[in-house]
Amino acid sequence: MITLGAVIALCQSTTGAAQANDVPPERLAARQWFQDAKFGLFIHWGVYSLLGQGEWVMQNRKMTGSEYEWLATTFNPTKFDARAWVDLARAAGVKYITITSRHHDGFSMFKTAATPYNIVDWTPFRRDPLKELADECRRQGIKLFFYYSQLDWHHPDYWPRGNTGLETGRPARGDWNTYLNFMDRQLTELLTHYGPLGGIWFDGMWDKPDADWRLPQTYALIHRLQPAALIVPNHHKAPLPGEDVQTFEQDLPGANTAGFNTTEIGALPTETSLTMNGAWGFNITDRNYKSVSSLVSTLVRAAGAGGNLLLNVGPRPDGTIQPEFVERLHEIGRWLSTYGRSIYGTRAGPVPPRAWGATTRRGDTIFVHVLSWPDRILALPPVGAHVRRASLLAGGAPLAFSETTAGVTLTLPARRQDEYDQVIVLETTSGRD
Ligand code: JFZ
Repeated sequence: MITLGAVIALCQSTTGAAQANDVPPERLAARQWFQDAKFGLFIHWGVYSLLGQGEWVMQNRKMTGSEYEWLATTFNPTKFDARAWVDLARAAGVKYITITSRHHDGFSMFKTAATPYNIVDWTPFRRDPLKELADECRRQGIKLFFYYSQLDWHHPDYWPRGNTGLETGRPARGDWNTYLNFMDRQLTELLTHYGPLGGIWFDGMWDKPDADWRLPQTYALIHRLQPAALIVPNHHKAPLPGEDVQTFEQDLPGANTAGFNTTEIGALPTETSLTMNGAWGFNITDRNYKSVSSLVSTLVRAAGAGGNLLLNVGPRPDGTIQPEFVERLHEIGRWLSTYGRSIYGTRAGPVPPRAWGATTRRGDTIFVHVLSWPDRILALPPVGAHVRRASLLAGGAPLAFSETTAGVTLTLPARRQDEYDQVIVLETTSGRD
């Protein structure tokens, strides 16, 4: 018996028919939710935050496992307040949070029975911040995803080694299957102790590209435990079976300026992950913060390519988030409170991303995002439908336009200095009428 909802989900899905057949309706619905959400907050937080040199400090400073274990005994983020974080997320206008449950350092930021090397059993803090965050997210209607590193610089059974974690003093032996079982055990905990999750954001496979990661087994485990949980892999390759989202690290969908990504875009929803300065984990010397204008522009350009933006903060070791991040998130949230309807719930618009901006659409409404254009006249190629009305999103004032077989020409109002994005609403009549 196929429900109407399932039929609609199948029809609306951006995936190809072959994939839609394999993917159950609750996951197709979750993909739709994900595409509607458009904006998430990435949080990199762990023992590494103590040193203020980013989340790769163990590798970069050539720290041994025992040195890092000692460091971990001092982690005590007494000012951590899940409510403050989720309040900030809501003020920023994000719909989901993706937080590091375990990064490459191998330290679990949650209570786990699989190893004592976790925040509850190893540190004076003794609290499980992911549990507190999960409860608060549920209370405030924010979805929670767990980042989970497949690469581990601490676990003895991460063997044979990959390209990193070679100077941690671990003995040159180990059992790969024991390590994979350890990961599956932790993932089982994450998917059973924290309520319904948005999904799991995997990272680190690139450390051992030729290893057997036993992905089909792990992905099946996740989908059995939570059929609506999305699998978001950061392996920088075209999507593999069982995966739900294609990520682009520090790049827009299909771009590869950072040198990490494939330029091949599959049929799945996409997500751009982006740092607010140059670092993921707290970095005390990186003051190279992106402007709000640049961040809004990336959000708009990602949406114009049909994708989401996952914008990162690296909280401080005491559990607070530094003012430079807070201010920017608040300002983006203020922008979204006016312009959100041209972002949330949209899909890529009819005009592919351009140097001047991007287009998004919801149903018969097209949003033209003019990020940077010096002239009062803007010419678009044909938008695939007849334009009935053009107006400014902010304030609703009508705009003059003309339509020919060559496209649509808009007359823009003079631009305000402080405008990040001039958004024009085109109401169109679809081909059907
Ligand atoms: C990864 C992590 O290493 C990084 O710490 C952060 O969590 C980011 C979101 O994801 O970034 C990468 C991914 C791939 C490579 C390097 C860093 N790589 O292929 O060398």
